[in-house]
Amino acid sequence: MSYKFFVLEKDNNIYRLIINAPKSLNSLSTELLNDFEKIIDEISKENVKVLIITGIEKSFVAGADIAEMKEMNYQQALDYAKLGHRVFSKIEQAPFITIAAINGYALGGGLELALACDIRIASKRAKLGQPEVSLGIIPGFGATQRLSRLIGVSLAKYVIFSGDTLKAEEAEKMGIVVKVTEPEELIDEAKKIALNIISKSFNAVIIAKKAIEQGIEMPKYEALKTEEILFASCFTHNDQKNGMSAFIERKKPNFE
Ligand code: DAK
Repeated sequence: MSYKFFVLEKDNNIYRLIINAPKSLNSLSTELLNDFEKIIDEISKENVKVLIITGIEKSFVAGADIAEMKEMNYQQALDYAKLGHRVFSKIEQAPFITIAAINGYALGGGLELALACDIRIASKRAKLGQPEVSLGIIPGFGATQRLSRLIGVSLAKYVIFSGDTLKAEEAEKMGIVVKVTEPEELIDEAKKIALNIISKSFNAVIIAKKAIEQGIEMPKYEALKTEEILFASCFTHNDQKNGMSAFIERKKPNFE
């Protein structure tokens, strides 16, 4: 299937989704977000294990679409925020691992998209930030919640209140991205991370994702109870027997 704003490349169970709306530096119009949701819905039914999300040229995503937002009233802004939240929550809860390979500008909604992914890496050319307060608004696609959970309230307040643009290395120091690469090595690095993940028990990786995502929303001792149940559930899957037998027999595990 072909999409107006996206190119989807499939390499066995590692997919790469390239956001391709160059006229507005990949800004997140309603039309683009609707397409994004359809793609996530479709590929969630396929045998994808890792989805790498990246942009084009100098932009990952330059934010929500300012031209579209400019004339919005309260109700339209609410609907727009709900659409963004729905799409990004689907990405966050996807039954596969998502890697944001941030090639350039990741501003406003662009950084919020990356925050909804499981792992973020960035090119040395990337520029990240939440500039919404310069436009008279606050982040509306999740940053007030996801950024503060990721890097702590103090740093998140600094990033959001200042509206400053961060270099990739600064974002790495704050813990927003886990790795910074040369621009031409970004996708290879993302694939390397993806290959490493899929060499492990995918059942275990997805259960770990579930434990982290569900647990972060709960009080600690409730979350630890959830971990107990999810941990025990690993013992109902062949990967646990395979992984542990392989360790004892000093062989390579043969995961399902
Ligand atoms: N929206 C719409 N168009 C954009 C855009 C954006 N976010 N970013 C860039 N463009 C368009 C430019 O208008 C220009 O279009 P033309 O003039 O060629 O028609 C084209 O892309 C190229 O941009 P520039 O000429 O500006 O390119 P430069 O290399 O000079 O600068 C830049 C690149 C990324 C530094 C600059 O374009 C820029 O500052 N862009 C805006 C970045 C930004 O402020 N992003 C945050 C957007 S606010 C909410 C929901 C969501 C949100 C908030 C609330 N609710 C519903 C409550 C989220 C908000 C945001 O994300």
